[in-house]
Amino acid sequence: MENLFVILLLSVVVLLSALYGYTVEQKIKKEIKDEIKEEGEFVKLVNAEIELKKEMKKVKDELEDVKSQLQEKDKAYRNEIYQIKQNMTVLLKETSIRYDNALQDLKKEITSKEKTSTAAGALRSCNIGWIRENNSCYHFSRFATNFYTALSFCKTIGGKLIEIDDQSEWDMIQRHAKNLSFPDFYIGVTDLFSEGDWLKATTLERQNYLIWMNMQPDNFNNNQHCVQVRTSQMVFSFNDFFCDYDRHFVCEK
Ligand SMILES: [Ca+2]
Ligand SMILES: [Ca+2]
Repeated sequence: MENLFVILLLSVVVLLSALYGYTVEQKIKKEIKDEIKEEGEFVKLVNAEIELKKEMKKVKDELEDVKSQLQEKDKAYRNEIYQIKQNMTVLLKETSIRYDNALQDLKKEITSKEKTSTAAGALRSCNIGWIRENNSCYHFSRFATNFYTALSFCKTIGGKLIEIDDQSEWDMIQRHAKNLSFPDFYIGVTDLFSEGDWLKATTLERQNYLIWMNMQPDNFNNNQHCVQVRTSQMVFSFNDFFCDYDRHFVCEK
């Protein structure tokens, strides 16, 4: 009886030991599993960080690209502006010389009585350098220049760049231009403000009297906003033209 009890007790001990052993084994297995899982997560995180770094480098490289492109553009613009400035300086210098020469030439025509006054002053009087017609005076320029300087010159001598208003004025201008064998010349009409809207350059009123050449106005190169009268053909007519070429011009007052 006593033996049986010992055997039973031992069996219980063995059974408990086995159960304990199994539990411990399961626990270790689970811990290992968890560890592997954790490691997997860690690897994923590391990979994600590597990817992120790669992306950041890509973005940084792209930004560097954009930056260098902008720098290139900036440099190009600066060069362009510098070039324009240079051209403007040369243009202004040339224009100023022509301007002075023209005034000097006119000065020579001034009578002895008016010799003391300036050429511009004499021109303002509408006696010298002007052709008088029907209560108006017309000055046919002695030099060629761009449209803007022509506007300014006419203003300097007390008039404005001619705005041909009707058939009789147009006939008269043609007559004098033919007598003078006058070359192509600017008149005070422009669509600089709005493409195709032809305005008088001084008053900015609408110019209704327009004697266009065949196929004109064509706004050639999208850059023809000033009107010149073509005299090279038998029939005089208007052509929309570039504003920055050197052409003769006619002032009126
Ligand atoms: Ca135009
Ligand atoms: Ca044209």
